[in-house]
Amino acid sequence: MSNNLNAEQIAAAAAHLEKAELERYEVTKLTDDYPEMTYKDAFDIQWELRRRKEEKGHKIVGLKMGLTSWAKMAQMGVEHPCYGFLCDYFTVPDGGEIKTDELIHPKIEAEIAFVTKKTLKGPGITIADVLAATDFVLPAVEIIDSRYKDFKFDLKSVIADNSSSTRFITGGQMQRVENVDLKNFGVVMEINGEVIATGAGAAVLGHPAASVAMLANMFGERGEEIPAGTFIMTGGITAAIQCKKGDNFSVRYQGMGTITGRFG
Ligand code: 0L1
Ligand code: MG
Repeated sequence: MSNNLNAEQIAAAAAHLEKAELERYEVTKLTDDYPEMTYKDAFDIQWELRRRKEEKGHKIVGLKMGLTSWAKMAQMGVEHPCYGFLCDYFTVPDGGEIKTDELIHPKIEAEIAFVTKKTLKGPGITIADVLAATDFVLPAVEIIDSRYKDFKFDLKSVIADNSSSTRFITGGQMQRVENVDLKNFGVVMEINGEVIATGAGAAVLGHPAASVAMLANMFGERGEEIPAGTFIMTGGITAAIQCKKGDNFSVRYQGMGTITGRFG
């Protein structure tokens, strides 16, 4: 993988996307500004965003995979999953309020998260490696919020934008990985008391552990590893559902409890 953008352009692109995030406005997709941008440039912009957060004193509290279902890739017009980082200020307590005014056009996704107990270093990481390296799994709801106008982007642009990461909730009951049928467990999402979306674990690349394996292998391409103790959200089991101020949601995870929240 090689770069077409220089260090100043990468820094400027990261600053541009972070400003849009913090000041809550939409921008056009980054490849409109930098048509020559490569995948390496896109990941470099995301890692520069991460560096900026840490420089400001924020802690990176986890990682996420995105676009991990074939239906979602087709819906968004992209051809491969992507990853992002999770910052300390992205966390919302279970049952808590998401401050809609801090966001642009949020959507929610039901996910399952893994917490690792061993280092995962690609290439060559498999589902079996991931299961052996997992401490426990637990329910999560991700709130995504693309900085791009009308959620319209291509894969390079969304990678640069930290894969639309913005907020997340964990809750319900953690479970040992051997106690969950990760392909078949069901999820029911209700908004304002109405069932809006349902799904099963296999929506995530056929098996949610495959998503963690792909993350480790993508990190491996950059010479990075996933340390033991990392919290990883594996991608949407349900479709991403647009929410607005005043919406209440509840997501039930078979055998793992419920996560609730509201947009205030
Ligand atoms: O977490 C996700 O699956 C979202 C990744 C980025 C794509 C989007 O904003 O829909
Ligand atoms: Mg997601």
